[in-house]
Amino acid sequence: MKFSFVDTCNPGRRRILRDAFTLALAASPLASLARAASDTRTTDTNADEVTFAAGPRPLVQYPQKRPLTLVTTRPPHLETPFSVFDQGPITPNDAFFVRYHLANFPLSIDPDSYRLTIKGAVNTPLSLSLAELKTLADPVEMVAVNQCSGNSRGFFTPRVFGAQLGNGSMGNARWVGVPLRAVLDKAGVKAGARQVTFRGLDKPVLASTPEFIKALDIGHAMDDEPMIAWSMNGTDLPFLNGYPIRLVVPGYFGTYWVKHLSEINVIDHMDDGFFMAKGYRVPDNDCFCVAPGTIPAMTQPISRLPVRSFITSIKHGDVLPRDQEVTLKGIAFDGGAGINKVEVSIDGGQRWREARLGQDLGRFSFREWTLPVSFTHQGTARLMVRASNRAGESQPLQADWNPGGYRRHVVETSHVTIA
Ligand SMILES: Nc1nc2c(c(=O)[nH]1)N[C@H]1C(S)=C(S)[C@@H](COP(=O)(O)O)O[C@H]1N2
Ligand SMILES: [Mo]
Repeated sequence: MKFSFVDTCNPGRRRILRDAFTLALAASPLASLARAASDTRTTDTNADEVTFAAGPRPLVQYPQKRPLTLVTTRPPHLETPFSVFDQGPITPNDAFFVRYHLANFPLSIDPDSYRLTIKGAVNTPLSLSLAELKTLADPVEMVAVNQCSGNSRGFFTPRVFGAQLGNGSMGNARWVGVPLRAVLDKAGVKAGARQVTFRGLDKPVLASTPEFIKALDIGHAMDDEPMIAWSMNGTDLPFLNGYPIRLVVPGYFGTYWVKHLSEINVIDHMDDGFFMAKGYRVPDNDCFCVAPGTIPAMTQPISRLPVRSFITSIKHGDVLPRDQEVTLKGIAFDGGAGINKVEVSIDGGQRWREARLGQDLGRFSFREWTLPVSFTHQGTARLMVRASNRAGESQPLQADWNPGGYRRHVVETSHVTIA
């Protein structure tokens, strides 16, 4: 059985190409013509979507996906429309965001001939078929949040380089796979190993572009948390989310969750490739931050997710009734200590009330929360949400800053009108 992104999904592919074409035309005098011709293309006019300086972002349809918010076309970078996060703590596969770095990503994968290579500082290099991988150890199951380091980057002030992302480059799914440790144990890690590197099937278009390789310290790689997953929410991984296997690193930013995982290399030194040594680094201090506009003296690879929380049931600009109960609802998550408290303010941060936490799906999962409130005054109101975790960490009221626009975790504020 082959899975081909092109063959099975021709209409979607055509639509991608058409959208790419439309985008290329957007700045030209032909733009209005292109827009008129593009009948089925939907423009994201939901007020819950952020509009950055470049204007509203279109929704585009890719294979196996519902319409998602376009960030870039080649390679595809698509965000989950924010309203999805109000529909339950698990992000459906067809709504899950997509991010690639390299334009030469696979379009067709044959699971029968797929091999995962384990090499480097091991006693027995391996080349595992998917069937061998799946029977290597008892499968483990975990609900965990995959969040891009640059999620919400578009809100950084001063503005930073990189894709101007809204809040939709995150998702929560139930993953099934084998612990990474099982594979490393089978190969037998040699003494002196320091890191393990991971590579997928996607490749750079130009020889000068660095390959997408990520590394974990050997202790982390062997600690039973990272897993090699083949199932997402009870079914195969969607192609664009890493079919047939991806690394899942619970509590760590998405950059480590290598898709179409094809090669694991145990090394006796620290990986010095671009995506560890240059990209995805944060200031090397307690807040991982620097004064806005300045450059950190020392950096370190980005790692765990900070505490975050969102109100999902309302959006900026909503009009809410006065003297009537409204149940606010949202999500909170962190890097694995587990959320233990969510507080909400409806008066711009003067008074806070504790929300009721929803079902606990595990310490790496989104945790839903609800709080019934009622507004007594007409006019504008600022709604804020702040979560804390079992390690005593919470969220700052002032956004901190770093040059990469990574790990935004400020208390978010929604402006609404009470009528
Ligand atoms: N092979 C491969 N894996 C990758 C990437 C990539 O470019 N290539 N990007 C990483 C980054 S930065 C993120 S945020 C996540 C996104 O996962 P998703 O596309 O399944 O949402 O994939 C990670 N794994
Ligand atoms: Mo990312």
